[in-house]
Amino acid sequence: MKLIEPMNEYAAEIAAYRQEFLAAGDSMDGTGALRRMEDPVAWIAFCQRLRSRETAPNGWMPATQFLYVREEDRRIVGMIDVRHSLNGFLEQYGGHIGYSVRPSERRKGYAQSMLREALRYCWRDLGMSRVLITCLEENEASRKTILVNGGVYESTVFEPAEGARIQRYWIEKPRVLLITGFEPFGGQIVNPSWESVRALLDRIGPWQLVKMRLPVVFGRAARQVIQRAEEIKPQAVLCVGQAGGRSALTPEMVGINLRHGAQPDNEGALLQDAPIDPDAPAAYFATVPVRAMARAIQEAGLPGQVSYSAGTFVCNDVLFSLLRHFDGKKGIACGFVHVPYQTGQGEPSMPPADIARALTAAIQAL
Ligand code: PCA
Repeated sequence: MKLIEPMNEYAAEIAAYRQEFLAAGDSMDGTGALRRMEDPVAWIAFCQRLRSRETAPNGWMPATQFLYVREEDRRIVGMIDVRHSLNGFLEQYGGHIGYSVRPSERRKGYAQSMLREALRYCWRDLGMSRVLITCLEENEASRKTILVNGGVYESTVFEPAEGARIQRYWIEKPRVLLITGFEPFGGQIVNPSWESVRALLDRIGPWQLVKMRLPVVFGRAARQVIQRAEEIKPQAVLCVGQAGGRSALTPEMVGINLRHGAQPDNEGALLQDAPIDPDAPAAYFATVPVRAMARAIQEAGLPGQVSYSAGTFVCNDVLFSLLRHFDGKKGIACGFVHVPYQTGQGEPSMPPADIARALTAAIQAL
């Protein structure tokens, strides 16, 4: 599947697309002036004029028109129209993006993937940071398409010309969160940190999650997460670890410059009161909103509490190393959350689904 801008070789397909809507008596959303223009070649030329403010006709906002084409048979399954900015009508009722899927290609998930691609175009090519998308109150399919793509409901307005109730949704440019969990250690066969991180949705509010599993090894875990963060340049890094014995999820306030294990790490290193970096300060404060995260967990009805010690084992090693590396750099917020045992590991414990729900709440507070 791909989005392409209209070109003359698709003229016959465009005419067929239009015909199918006229026959079905369906509204041809996301096609600009196609309903009124019988000649597809004229419509293609019109779309080209709309591409920039200088050439757009009076009363039209600059916009990019796309055809959503299935490559195997070069069939147009949908159309989507991205307005670069809003005028009074669009600001209220129309929004930045309009789209349609032809009646014979519906219920195949095309609207969702088409919108996802168009949003990428908004973020990457147009440099937009948020878009307004609207749908008729009764259009369940369109609402789902918007929600799956991260839409947040704002309000419902009445459009007098059509006598329609229209829902307004905003979609924010995704921000990348690198989130990690650990492999099992200390004779356990699971680590609830990785189990819960891996169960999280890939998209939470404005955050696009990139997940990673870390080894319980001094130095190596920290190097791996720092290297990945340097590659993908996330806006935040949140590491999650198991703290057997705790009964709440605990966002950590501070990472300290110390390695000490009552037990060896997963490669057998047993470190005793060794500094992580003899030249670095004694400690760094986490740069995520620790207290707001704990509060968000509580407000979700789950146990959350600020912690002032991430211990001295591999979790603290990772937190301290991340904070030292990204100290004040490029707005990358770094933090750590310890989680209790999951059911079956020992007590106190929480069901893994609750741990994931609590992490979701914490992420929403980032
Ligand atoms: N917890 C350990 C290391 C890995 C994990 O999940 C810790 O608290 O340091």
